[in-house]
Amino acid sequence: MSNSLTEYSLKHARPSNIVYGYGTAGFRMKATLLDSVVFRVGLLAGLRSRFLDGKTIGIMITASHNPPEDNGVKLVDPMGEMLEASWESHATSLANAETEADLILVYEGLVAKFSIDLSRPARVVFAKDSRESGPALVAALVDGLKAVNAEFHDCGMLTTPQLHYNVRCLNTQGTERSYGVPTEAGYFNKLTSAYKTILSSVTQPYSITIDAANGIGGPKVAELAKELSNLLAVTVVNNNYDKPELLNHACGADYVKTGQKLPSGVTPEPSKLYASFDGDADRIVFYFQDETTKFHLLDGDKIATLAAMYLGDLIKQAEVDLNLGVVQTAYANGSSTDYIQKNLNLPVLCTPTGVKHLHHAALQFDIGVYFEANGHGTVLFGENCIDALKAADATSPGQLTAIATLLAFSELINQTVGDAISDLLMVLAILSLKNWTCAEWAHIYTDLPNRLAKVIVNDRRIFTTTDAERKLVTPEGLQGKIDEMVMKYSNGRSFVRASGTEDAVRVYAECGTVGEVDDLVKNVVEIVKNSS
Ligand code: 16G
Ligand code: MG
Repeated sequence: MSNSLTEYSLKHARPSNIVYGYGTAGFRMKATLLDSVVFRVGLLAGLRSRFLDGKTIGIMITASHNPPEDNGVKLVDPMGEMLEASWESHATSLANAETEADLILVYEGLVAKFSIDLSRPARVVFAKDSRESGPALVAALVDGLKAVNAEFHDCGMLTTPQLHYNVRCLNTQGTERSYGVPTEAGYFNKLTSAYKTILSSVTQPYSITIDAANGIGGPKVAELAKELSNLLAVTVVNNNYDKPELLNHACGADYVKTGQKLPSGVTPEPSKLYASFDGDADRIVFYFQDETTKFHLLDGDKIATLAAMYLGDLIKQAEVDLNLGVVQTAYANGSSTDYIQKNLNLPVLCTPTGVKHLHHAALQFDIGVYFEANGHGTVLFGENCIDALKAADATSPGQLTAIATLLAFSELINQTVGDAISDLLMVLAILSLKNWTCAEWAHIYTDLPNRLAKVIVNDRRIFTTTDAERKLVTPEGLQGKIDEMVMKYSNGRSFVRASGTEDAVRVYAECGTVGEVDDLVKNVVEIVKNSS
């Protein structure tokens, strides 16, 4: 075993002077630096699968909204969730082992630590997004999987959520909680069937234009939409996924959300709904331009509010005792949190940034709606909730429809991770059922003016936080200065945290007015600059 590991590893030497870290969403950096990392992720996936009795582990090669020259890799656990946090450090240790001998020491250390029986089968599936560097990294990954005798299946080019879906399907096949057929056709079929069930009484197709960020979500959503042509009129723009140099270039969810502006390639018709995916289609934001050409962003907070409002109503109509809650991060607009708590009377939890934190917190509700403002998110239906809905005795047609609709939403909405395609269908289903225009959706509440700024500092690691990132612990005294500044503004709020994906510190601010927020963010940026 070790011999073959050494031989394979020699083909994938680790560059010196680089320190790798399994961050918020796996390893992510310039693709040219990732060959050894991806090879070693293959080793870890083999260990993880053997540790979990041969359950199938997923690997996704993507760098999401990053520029075309970047790439990344992340692991998916058996139920389609992100790799368990305690294993992230093992990924980091393997990636950073200097020599082949060091690598074998770390590898064998993990075998011993977890008492892993290497004679057991290991099973892995993987996919990549549309980046140019994808195929070469897949080759490195395959070497890693061969080096540890793992069985593997290459799913080709998929969106990140499709891969998560496949993993869950493979691990639940033939069980009572089978998630679906582990193929692309199975994925499309699950979503389109649920959509048709939910919209069985709707006759008008909903029209939307999607900016696919020139990524892999474009061809996938176009394919799915063919099945739904009676209910959905989809136009896909920025759909050059076969020109990887255009990926995320002046388009995509991150571009639209960060700049609060239209992507290139979109010439908006007044009051028509648009959406942008990110490069691997696990994130979505919506927007429109009104008759006065004013741009309105419908971000993750607006999606969460719409979903919570609609599902809350359905629960009441279903007359089943289910609790519903919303999970957000500190980036959620204060108006959305207020609205959900005060108008919808629902509990809101706040977690640190990163899908895995929100996902974990949402599991504590029967129905947990979680979204980051940037458009990552989904709605989780707990097993108890599904069982209660299936067992409910409906006494009226209204109740029966509400129960069937809730069950269909649980099929439509990806239960493994936020999914741009599935979230798109969820939103369009709700808007269709409510017969709402995008303006009606936008006006549920009005966002407080907000700004996000980036500060480059010497060492971002000195910025540590508590209270779900809303308060700095260190540098000492800095939070006090920020609090003093915030007090000067109406409805002011600001927080500072180190980015998990970039070498920078982020400053968020919101206030009652645009003038004030520009001022507040500028002042907090100054405070941060002066502290480091
Ligand atoms: C990653 C996270 C995202 C988070 C973002 C924050 C996943 C799949 N993605 O993209 O949830 O919002 O990082 O980036 O977890 P930042 O730490 O640079 O602000
Ligand atoms: Mg993404």
